[in-house]
Parts: sequence; structure tokens; C-alpha cells
Amino acid sequence: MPTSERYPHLKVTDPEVYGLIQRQTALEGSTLKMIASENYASFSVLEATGSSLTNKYCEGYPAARYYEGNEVMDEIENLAIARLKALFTAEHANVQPCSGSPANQAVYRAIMTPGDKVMGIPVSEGGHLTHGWKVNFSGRDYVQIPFGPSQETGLLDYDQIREIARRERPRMIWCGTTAYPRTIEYDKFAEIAQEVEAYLVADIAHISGLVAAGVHPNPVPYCDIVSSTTHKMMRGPRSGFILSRENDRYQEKYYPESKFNLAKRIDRAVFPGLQGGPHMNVIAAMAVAFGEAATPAFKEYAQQVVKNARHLGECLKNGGIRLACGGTDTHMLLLDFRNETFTGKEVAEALGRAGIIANFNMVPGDTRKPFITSGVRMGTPGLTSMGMKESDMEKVGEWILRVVHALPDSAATEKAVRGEIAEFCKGFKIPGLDD
Ligand code: DSN
Repeated sequence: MPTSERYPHLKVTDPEVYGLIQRQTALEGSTLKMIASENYASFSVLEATGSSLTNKYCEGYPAARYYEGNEVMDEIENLAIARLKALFTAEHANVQPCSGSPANQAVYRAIMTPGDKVMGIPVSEGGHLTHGWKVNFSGRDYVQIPFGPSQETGLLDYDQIREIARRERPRMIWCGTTAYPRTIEYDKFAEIAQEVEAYLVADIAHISGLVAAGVHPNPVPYCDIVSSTTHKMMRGPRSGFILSRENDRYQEKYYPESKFNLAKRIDRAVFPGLQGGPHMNVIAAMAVAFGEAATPAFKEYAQQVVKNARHLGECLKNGGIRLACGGTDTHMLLLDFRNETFTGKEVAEALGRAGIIANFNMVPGDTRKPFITSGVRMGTPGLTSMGMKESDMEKVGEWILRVVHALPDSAATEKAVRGEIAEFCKGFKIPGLDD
């Protein structure tokens, strides 16, 4: 169905919202989606998200609801849970968190008490808001013990992490990032957590698709809890999930009086602790995405995402752009402009005008402010979903290099590149946008 014929009801009843959707669709169809945390969900995921399941209330969990008429809802939620557990070989799964931050809030509620110490990477060094950042609930209600990649190499230094953990004895350690392109060594984190008797929690929001496809190590065997979103590499709807062990290895130490094991405490933290009715349309779409992620085609996709990121990284390096952390093992590249007169923000804005949509980001050792930065973060999940391969990355690399090398007087180059990219995009089908 051509884009113009989609949403026939909305077109008539609310032309204003319809028009905005059409404009965004056109924008995405003529630019390169290179924000590392974005992707394209399939038509099937979008159809389930937009289904009439949105109308049903079913507070509670399968077979233990507070509303009648939930036989089918139970099947949907159980299906999502079963597919998710199989994908990651997890003992327990909760699919109700509305996104990554709510999932992480529930993690705190399940294993922490306000005032406890949490070891996490600050946002400015590649962590997430919920890993103890000062303006987030996690930094206000808990005490963040920061750690981060080495300022020199950009890599996580596990000896240093161990030293901090031994000194601070945190109750929880987050191993998860939003801007770290290298492999996370969960076995090393697990040794450290075990030694200091801390809960180990992996936030795999960025890489869950890579993990599901076996392209990145799976944290589940090493961690007490694993949280994620579903709309990044997973190509699902906007949502989140939590995986965990059934039993709490520190039950005696922290919860000797509780009759609830770890899995039960997580479920209770999500509902009724933090949320009300689960979004069943989204949970159905998650089941669809988990089904898609279990296919050989998705494995191939995830492998191609990494090949594309590596190849693009090589092209950029050969063109004179420095890569933070020395390169990538994942879907992500961090371009390092610390030695340049122009900033990360200026580069991101210039690329954006040229049709290359990425975001400015701090890089290890950055001395510029977080709203200015010396880096640009970009990823290949979106382009790979469109079917792009290494040879296409060479073109993308050339466009990025042309814009960056034209700075600060890049307006004419941006305009030319924007036109070339719009033409180039016509050669690809965008999942969920083009038939
Ligand atoms: N907004 C996400 C990202 O871009 O990495 C993190 O929540």
C-alpha cells in the first residue's frame, strides 16, 4: 500500500496528526537513520502495536488478574514470556515494563533500599540516566559510585572496577552502557560482584538484539538481573523487559524475612509497585519481535549490523576521523573530535542537515560540556534493516567525510549530500514504511 493510502481513517478524522505522521515518514524515507538506539520495526510489529488489544485492562499477571475477560490476554503475555525466556535462556521474565527506565526503576525496587550504594557509569562517560546519574531518581535516592572507561584507551579497565568495588562495597553493580562500542566482559564483572557480594545487573538496552543473535556474549548466566528495551537492536515496539534468576543468592543477607524470591520481588516491583495496567497491544508486539529475533534471518541481520559498523569505522578512520575506544565490536561507532576546533554538536548538526541523522555525545577524556561534546555517536541497525551492506557503508562513509571535512563552511556540501542521500534511499525498502 502506498504511504499516501495508509491510515485512511486518521486521514479523514484528524488530518493534522495524519499530516505530521506523513511528514515524519517522508523524512525517514529520505535520510539515513543512524542514531544507534533507533531502528525500524517490521509491519507485523507495527500491526500488533496498533491493534485493538490497546482497549483491554488486565492489571496483574497471567492467571492472577484483577479484571475479568483476560483468557486471551493471559495467552498473549505467556507467549511473550516464553519466547523471551527461550531467546536469552533466562529463568524468569517480566514483559510489563513500559520501557528501559521503568524496567530499571523496578530493578531498584526489587533489590535496593534508598541510600544504598550503586556502582554505575555516569551518563557523561557512556552510562544511562538510571545507573545513578545525579538528576535521575537513581542518583537522588541512591548513592552512585561512578566508574567508567579509561580516559586514555576508552576501554573498561576491569582491575580498576575491582579496586573501586572492593573499596566501596556497593549493593548493586550495573554493567551496561549507552555509548560504549566494545564487548562487555560479563564474566569479569561477575567475578568482581561475587567478591564484594553485590548484585550484578546488566542493562542490555542497546545490544539485546546482538545478544539474542549470539553476536555479543549473553549476560544471563553471569548476572542476577538483566534489563532491556525492545525497540533498539531488537526491532520491537517501544517497551522494556526484565530477566532474572528465580532465586536471590543474597536472600539470607538482605531479605531473610521475605517470603518472596527474586523473581517474585521483581514482578511485585513492576506491578503493583510502579505500574498499573500492562500495555497488551505492545506486549503482543513484543511477542512478535521475539519470534522474529529467533529466526536465522535475524541472526544474519545482527551479524551484518556489526560488519557494517566495523566497515564504516574503517572507512572513517582511513578518511582521518578518530574512533573512540579504538573501533567497535557492536552496532555503534563513537567519532572522536577532541583534537578538532569544531565540536561534536556542530558535527551532528551538520550531518543532520545533510540527511545523516546521528547524535552528539561525550567521548572518553572529553573536556567539552555535555551539551556541546567532542563526539558523535552513530550506529548501523537502521541502515542494516534497510538492507545495506559493506559497499553501501563506503558511500555513507564518504558522505560523512565530505561533510566533516567541509566544516565550518559546510552549507553547500550539506545540501549536495542531502540530495544524493535522498536519491540513494529510493533504492531501498524501509521495513514498516515501504511495502
Ligand atoms: N535514549 C537511549 C539512547 O539513545 O541510548 C538511552 O535510553
